[in-house]
Amino acid sequence: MPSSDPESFRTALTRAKNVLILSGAGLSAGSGIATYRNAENSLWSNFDPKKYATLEAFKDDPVGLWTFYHRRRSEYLLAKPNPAHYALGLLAHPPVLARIAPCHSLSRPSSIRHITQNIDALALRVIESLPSDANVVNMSSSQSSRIEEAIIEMHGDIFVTRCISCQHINRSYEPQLASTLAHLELQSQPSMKHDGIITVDQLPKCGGDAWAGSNRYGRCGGLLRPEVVWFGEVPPQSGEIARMMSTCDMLLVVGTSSIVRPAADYAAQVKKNGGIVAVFNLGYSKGAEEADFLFIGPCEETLPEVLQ
Ligand code: BV8
Ligand code: ZN
Repeated sequence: MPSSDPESFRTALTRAKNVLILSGAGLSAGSGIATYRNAENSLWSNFDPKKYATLEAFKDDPVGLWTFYHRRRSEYLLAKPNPAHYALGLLAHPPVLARIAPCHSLSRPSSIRHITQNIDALALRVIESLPSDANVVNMSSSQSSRIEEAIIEMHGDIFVTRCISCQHINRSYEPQLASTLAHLELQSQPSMKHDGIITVDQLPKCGGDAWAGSNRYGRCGGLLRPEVVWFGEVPPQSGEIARMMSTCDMLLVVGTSSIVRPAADYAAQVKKNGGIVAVFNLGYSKGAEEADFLFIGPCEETLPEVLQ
């Protein structure tokens, strides 16, 4: 039976040597972003992922896919990190925590890495939005690049595009990636439906409207795709993550239904290696009953509580 005692959780956390965080859509639910399953407004209960999140779907209907992703991208751009993002953001960057709360029992020198399945970039953006008195704003560039390293977006990032011709990768928080998408007003239910006035050659292009790059690869004019991992595609860092999981002695599993593989297999792998698993979820997600710790409730409340 998993424990829900915050004190024993904190003791286990400070004793652990290789702590990893694995998060899913429940981490961003508190920021108003719909989860993928089991909720009224969840994405995949309204849209078949095989039609909306596969390379075949993109090849069949690039305009429909860009309509679907552009609307989600616009919604995510307006979202703000919630207390769970801050709690994990501070935990994953002990140097930051050590500067903010030197006496904090968790501010150890080693860094903790956060692997998120989310594509909303909120885990990354949390550091940019930390209150300035948190004395992190003037972090050196090497510190902020270390922050980027500490977060692995294993299913990609909706603000990153890849050119399907020259493979150029670019991150942009520009509201519009192509002026032709500007009229796609935000809808409560993102859809692929489009009024047929956009043609493929008006979709985001390599070196197009919002492209800010300057090297020669970024100007071939090829069609861009969202740099997210679709079903049937191999998450690019899955090899590195599997290696990290093999030495992980404590895994925090936050806001995921643990259905999508390979992420769904990580907790059992850590348990099998004798590591500790702590689940933060609204209910008993898959595998939660085998966890060492289970904190039931919205993670935007439970995480700040146990990590205080
Ligand atoms: C792979 C990005 C091989 C795009 C996503 C048959 C055919 C083909 C493939 C397969 C197959 N059978 C199985 C597979 C593999 C497949 C898979 O697992 N399918 C599932 C559906 C069975 N996986 C893949 O295809 C992956 N690739 O396997 O390659 C490989 C891999 C490794 C090594 C070698 C070879 C690629 C999967 C990535 C797909 N991309 N999205 C987009 O977003 O548009 S999937 C999507 O699911 C998101 O990425 C999401 O992150 C992910 C997981 O969902 P969750 O984050 O868990 O969200 P969910 O809504 O499900 O759950 C939310 C949870 O939060 C709930 O438990 C809820 O209770 C809780 N919650 C809610 N609110 C709160 C909360 N908890 C706390 N606080 C709250 N406030
Ligand atoms: Zn290109």
